[in-house]
Amino acid sequence: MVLRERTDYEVTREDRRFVGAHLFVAIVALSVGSLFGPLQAFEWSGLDLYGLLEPIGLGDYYKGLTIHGVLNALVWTTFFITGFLTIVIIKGLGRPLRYPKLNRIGFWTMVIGLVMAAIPILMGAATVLYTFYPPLEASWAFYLGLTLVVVGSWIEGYGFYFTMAEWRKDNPGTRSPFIVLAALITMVMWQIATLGVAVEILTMLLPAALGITAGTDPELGRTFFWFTGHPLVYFWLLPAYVSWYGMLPAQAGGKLFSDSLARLAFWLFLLLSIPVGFHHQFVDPGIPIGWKYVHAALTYGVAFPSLLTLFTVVASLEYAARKRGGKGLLGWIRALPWGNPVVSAQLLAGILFMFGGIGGITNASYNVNLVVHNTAWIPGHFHLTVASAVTLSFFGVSYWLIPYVTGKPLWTTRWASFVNWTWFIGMLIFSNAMHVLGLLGAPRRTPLGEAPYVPEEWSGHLFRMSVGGAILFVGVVAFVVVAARTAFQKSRFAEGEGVEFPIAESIHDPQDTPEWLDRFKPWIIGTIVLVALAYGPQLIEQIGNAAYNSPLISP
Ligand code: HAS
Ligand code: CU
Repeated sequence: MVLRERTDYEVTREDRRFVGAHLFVAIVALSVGSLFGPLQAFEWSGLDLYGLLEPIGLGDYYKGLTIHGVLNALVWTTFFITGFLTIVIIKGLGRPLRYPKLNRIGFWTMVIGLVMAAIPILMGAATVLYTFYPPLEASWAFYLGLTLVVVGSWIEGYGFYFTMAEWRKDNPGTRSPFIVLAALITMVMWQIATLGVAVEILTMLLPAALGITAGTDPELGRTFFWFTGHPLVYFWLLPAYVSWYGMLPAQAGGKLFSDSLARLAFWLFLLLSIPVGFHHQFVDPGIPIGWKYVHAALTYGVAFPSLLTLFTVVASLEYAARKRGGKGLLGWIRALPWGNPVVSAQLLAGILFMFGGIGGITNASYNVNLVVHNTAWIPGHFHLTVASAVTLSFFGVSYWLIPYVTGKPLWTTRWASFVNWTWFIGMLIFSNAMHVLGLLGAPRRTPLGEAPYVPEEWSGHLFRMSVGGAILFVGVVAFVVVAARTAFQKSRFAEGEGVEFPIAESIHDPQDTPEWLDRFKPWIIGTIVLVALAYGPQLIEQIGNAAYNSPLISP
């Protein structure tokens, strides 16, 4: 009795289509959003191509940056994640969704929200970047659209909970399958985390945009935003971890090293993802230093489950490689199935994330943050995390998931490998240049091509950055081609062929995992208590002092 995940359950055609619809929206968003990446990179090295987009009204640096951030960081991720987690729940539990209609309502709510937010962005009525800090003003439709995307994702989450509850009833005393537990923890964390931005939009931004209130309180708005904004990055990361822990070991030919450690890491993410938001506000006035230190310390805490992940995932990979005949202290790495693009995408994503993680820990120190805050270092950091650890892993997942939901073979292994290596090399160049530029003082979110103060010293790095950006662009175009040609080709898998749903067995029987690692209640209570302690006093004070008198300003 080791494998409790029911891989034998046949997913219905409708469910495959439903998951496929998520992937479709995600990849369309990624395609459009990625057009604007290289435009920014080129602008920094003095090649301004925005003029080319002027005739269709997209020739503005900040509009482009908003589209890039919203589509790539928010839409590509959220749609991919909800689709991926849906199939994880269905296959992990080996049963259909309890209320498939509910999940469909969630999906369509997200789609309607996306359209509502996209229209004002394209019209230039929401040029507020992906953080939409007040007092920058966006059209009410933008705020309402984002709210609907979040609400839709909640509804899909409720659909998961109902499905799990039914499984629990049928399987008393059995440990829940790891990938399902991990997917549910991700959703629960997300639902608590998004309360911040929900309050920000509903009590502050929407009323001000509709003219009901005279203005907003920018400081309080930022505090609400980062209550959600930091855990948002773990909402992106954790589904990649679902794959790294729960699938990659099998894809590499081995097993998960420790089921208990894997669960512990996810619980720690639930506990620690939220009460760290002030590490984005170290330079904000109005938040006492003591509270910034508390959040800095907790940020070191939330790095810990990633260090656990580094240990457990690499141990699982080593186990797989040695089984394949790998030898030596590090020589085993060569024995991993690098030729399989599903695997190499995740390995390369993990390698890039080691650098991204080091940068994150650097950001988190209160004093060093003063050097890097608001510089190019920060986009350097998040391209190694959300655009590498997460996005490149999602590419790897797509290489089996698109064939899985469409019944069509991957087009082709070689092209997919090309995507992975292009992304890896492009990102090394791009992110390194950004980190160096940041240390030299180059500001983020600035059209440097037009800035009069750019010193000669930056120019080599600006150029390197645009070379990296160009390589990344080739990579993402190749990815979209691979995805589209796979999904829309005529040929299908022959009878008896197809993709197996990858679920890694654990070396130890999951039933031996202690029960406290399989129970939601204590962890949710702990999370609420910790969030209340770390945010409560400041929220009370800031809300008490709030003055909604800063009028919104349309840029
Ligand atoms: Fe961050 C800013 C701190 C992780 C994203 N971060 C950002 C922003 C974004 C972002 C988008 O404390 C900018 C927001 C904005 O627009 O202003 N971040 C951290 C810390 C971590 C961290 C401590 N960030 C992430 C992740 C993100 C992300 C993950 C997206 C997905 N970040 C900050 C701070 C700021 C910040 C400050 C504010 C800066 C400022 O001044 O504005 C940690 O979670 C990192 C821990 C990670 C590790 C790495 C472990 C390595 C692993 C690799 C395993 C290897 C494998 C491969 C599988 C310790 C797990 C093996 C391969 C073989 C071949 C064997
Ligand atoms: Cu953060």
